[in-house]
Amino acid sequence: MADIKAQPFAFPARPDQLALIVIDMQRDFAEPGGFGASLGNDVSRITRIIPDVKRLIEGFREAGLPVIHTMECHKPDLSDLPPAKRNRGAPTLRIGDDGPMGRILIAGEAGTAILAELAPVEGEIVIEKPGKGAFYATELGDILKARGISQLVFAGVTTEVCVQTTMREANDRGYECLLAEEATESYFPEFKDAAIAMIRAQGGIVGWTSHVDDILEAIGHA
Ligand code: C5J
Repeated sequence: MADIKAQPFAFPARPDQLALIVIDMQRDFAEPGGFGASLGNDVSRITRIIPDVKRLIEGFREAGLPVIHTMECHKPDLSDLPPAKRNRGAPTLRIGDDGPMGRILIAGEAGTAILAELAPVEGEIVIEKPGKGAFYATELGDILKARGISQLVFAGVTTEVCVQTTMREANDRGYECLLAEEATESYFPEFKDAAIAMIRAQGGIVGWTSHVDDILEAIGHA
């Protein structure tokens, strides 16, 4: 596989160690009536990236490379939801409350599901995570280790919250991380721009950033 054109410099891709992680492309963040909307956000910003996330997922599938999905969600009894998390956010509709798509961010509820266009196919790993980072209180680290994966391409939402948190967790654990710019989004354009800038600043202090077309071109030759 060719190196992937990226910033701050080319990403040295190794196809036998590379996986795509799609963070939290859930109805709760992308549709009216969900968690994101309950916080007063314009969720249409999230749905706009669906075609680019889909292209990336399909490219990885076609290249025979692993696709891992994450979902931010909590147990129905809320035993994995610290009061410090539940008690912030919208005063009227909090995590665990009944919303138009079921209980907000609770495993198994309709609103918690991954968007139909981006749904995992059989055999793909889905990590249910109670935190913003996908390594905290999940089996993700063990799964990656068992498969010999050391390089992660990131897509999903939101750029500065769950995507960036997971990239920082991964970076500290020794993974080489690349963020696909058109395949991630924030409710706040300025936060997306700032997150991208801080990830690749200082010689790639958290990782690399790249464009979906450049990633697809490189993995097409895997
Ligand atoms: C947030 C996420 N923004 N998936 N979650 O609360 O980024």
